[in-house]
Order: sequence, then structure tokens, then C-alpha cells
Amino acid sequence: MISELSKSNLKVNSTKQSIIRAFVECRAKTLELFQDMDEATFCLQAHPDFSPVGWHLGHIAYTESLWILERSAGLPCLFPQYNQLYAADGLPKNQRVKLPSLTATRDYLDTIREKVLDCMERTDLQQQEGLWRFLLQHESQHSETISFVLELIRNQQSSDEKENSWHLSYSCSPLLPNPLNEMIQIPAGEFEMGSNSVDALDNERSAHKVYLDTYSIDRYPVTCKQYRVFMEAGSYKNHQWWSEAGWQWLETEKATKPLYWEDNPAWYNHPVWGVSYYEAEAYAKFVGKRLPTEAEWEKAASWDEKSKTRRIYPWGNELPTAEHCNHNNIHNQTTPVNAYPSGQSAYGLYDTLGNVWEWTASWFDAYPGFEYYPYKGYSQVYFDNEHKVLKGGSWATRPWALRSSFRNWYHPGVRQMFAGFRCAA
Ligand code: AVJ
Ligand code: FE
Repeated sequence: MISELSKSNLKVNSTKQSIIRAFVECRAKTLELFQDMDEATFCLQAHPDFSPVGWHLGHIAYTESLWILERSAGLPCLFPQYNQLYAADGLPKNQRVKLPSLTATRDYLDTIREKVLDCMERTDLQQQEGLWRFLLQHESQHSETISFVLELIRNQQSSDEKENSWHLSYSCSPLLPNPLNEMIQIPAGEFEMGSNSVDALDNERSAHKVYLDTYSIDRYPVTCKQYRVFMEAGSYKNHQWWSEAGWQWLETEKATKPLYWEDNPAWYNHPVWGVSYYEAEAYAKFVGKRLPTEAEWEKAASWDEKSKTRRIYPWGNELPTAEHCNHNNIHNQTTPVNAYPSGQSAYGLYDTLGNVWEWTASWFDAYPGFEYYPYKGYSQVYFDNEHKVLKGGSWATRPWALRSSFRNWYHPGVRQMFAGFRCAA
């Protein structure tokens, strides 16, 4: 007979082993992005707001070393020569272009990782589970940023061809009924927002009750076909649809279309992506709707009205698979917004997780009971009314950073990350 005590030891052990497996899997996905990469791409700063992909790779090792080897295990720093380069607050982004080679960076990662796995084997789960889960999500997020930067580079290289492809050769009438226009009504009531789970990041804590009046929300993210109607109407030149801040952004950026726009009917049922908050806001006004608040988005994605419980994922509590949603670079591109019926939320929303991030109307802010973890600069310094919340994850989001309570944040003018939106009313 197995005693209660050894049963709980087994459980602790298998949890630890599953975290270690996740570390290994996540690393394999990160490194996949660097297959056959030349040194020029590795060191290229594609945009002033984004560091080269090679920097992100080194920063992943730096962060593991800092939190597990140095701060937790009290070991001396193994690569002090990299500290200034890879610390988040070490060098301005434009000085992150002289980097160790891909091979040297991989050695750095491997050396740190070997010691990290050693420490994990020797440390109690109870003591460090939160930190390990944080670090897994830290790599997941940088891995996604690497995908953004690579897409940005591809986009810049092909931008001359694309320049000519937006000339309204196909016309889609705004009057055609589109089944993807459907909205779902969410009845008034309380739901639970945020999460206290061990993998919840500081900004998701604490879980708290929120009451919302009845509202409607799009069943699907806004598609390229729908967005094209807005473009066709000359909206990028029409002040009427834009907020003051949005119009200012438009004049500075001289945007005429979404960043990743390709005018091809093959993409029409895919979500629009590469839009700023301002473009999303203007589109919503154009169709007589608005953007959902974060609470409205999260309730529609996670609340199960019947059992009055919160689901971790829209479909329930099983971990995300390729059947549920487009994530983890499985397709390396967007998919049609109605492609994942098994990923629907209890209210019937499609594509809330994966495919594209979705802008919400909410500023990134602290929940009741917020305590920073593991450092102020992770979330707290961004509670500044200058960052909007994005929900749901994209086709490049790792499964460990994919859940309805997960909160991402960017300045409203940023559009390099894979962001689209859905509307509410
Ligand atoms: C939450 C994705 C905006 O990449 O800047 C990574 C996550 N914070 N390392 C970012 C993060 C520290 C963050 N985002
Ligand atoms: Fe980081």
C-alpha cells in the first residue's frame, strides 16, 4: 500500500518532471526559429522598438542564470562579460547589434541550462514552482517576440512587391451578408476575472469578481474581408473614424493599411493582423461598434454560465493542442477565424486563444491585491495609462503563455506583434 505521504511525494515529483519537460520543449521551439539563420539576420535591428533576435536568445539564458543560478542557488555568475549586454536595462536597443555569434550564444544557453536543470533536480518544488513557471513563460514570450522580429524582416524584404498589391482590384460589397459578422449576447452578471493559479503571473493576481451589464461581442475576430470594406471606404484618409490620438498616430506613421496586409482573397476569412490599437478603434467606430473592455473579453472567453465557473481555456481545462487553436508556430501563419470549432468558449466565441492577439479598450492596470513578482519592472512599471491590454495569444504563442487570464500589453501605436481585434456593442 502506498501511504498518503508517498502519494503526495509522487505527485510533487511528477509535477516537477512535467515542468522540466516543458523547459526542454520550450527550448527546442525557441531554437527551431534559428535553424539556418545567417549572422546578419541574427544581429539585425529591424525596427527601433525591437532588439535583434540574437539579443533575445542571449537574454533568455541571462535571465535563467540570474534567477535560478545566482539569486536562488547563490552560485557565482558564469558569464559576467554578458551581464550588461543582456540585462533588460543594460544597453539601449540600438546598441544591441554587436552580438556573440549564434554558436557562442548557443553555448551560453547550453551551459546555463545544464546547471539550471541540475538545480531544479535538487530544489523543492514547493519552494520554486512559481519562479520556474515564470521563467518558462519568460522564454515563451521572448520566443514569440523573435517570431515578430523575423516576420518584420520578411515583411520589409517583400514590401516593394506588396506596395503594388493594394490597388482595389477586387471589390467586396459591404452589403454582402457575411456569416462572420455574427455577434453573441452575454447576459448581465458576475464572473471571476484573473487567476490565483501557481502559473499566474503577477499581473493576473488576484482573481476577483466583476459584474458586467449585458453586452454583445463578435463571435469571430474581424477578418481581412471585413477590414477591407473599411479600407475601401477611404477610412485611412477620413478623420471622422479616428480618435485625436489615433489621427495623430496616423499622420506620424503615414499608415495606409495594416502592417502585414496582403490583398489576396485567399486571406479574406483570416483575421486582420498587424494593426495598432488606433486602427482597431477606428474600424469599430466605422461599423458602429466599439472595442471590448478586458473584462468583457475575458468573460466571453472564459466564463461558464451554467456551472458558474471560470475555465482556464475557452474550451475547458485541458491543455491546448493543435485541435483547439492556432498557436506555437504550428502553421507559422494565421488561419481562417472559423477553423477551430473545438476551441469555442462556453458562449460560443471562436478563436479567442491563438491566431492573433486582440486589442481591448482597457489600459493595463493592477488588479486588487497586486504584488509585483519577481521584479517591479516585469508589470508594475507599465501600469502607466500608456499601455493597452491585449488578450488571447497569436499563432506564435507558446502553450505556456496561452490562457484566458493572460494579459499582454503594448503602447497603442505598436503593430509589429501579431495583433487583430474583435468588436463589442
Ligand atoms: C509582456 C510581452 C510586453 O516582451 O516586453 C519579457 C514580456 N518582460 N521580459 C516584453 C517580458 C520581460 C513583455 N511583454
Ligand atoms: Fe525579458
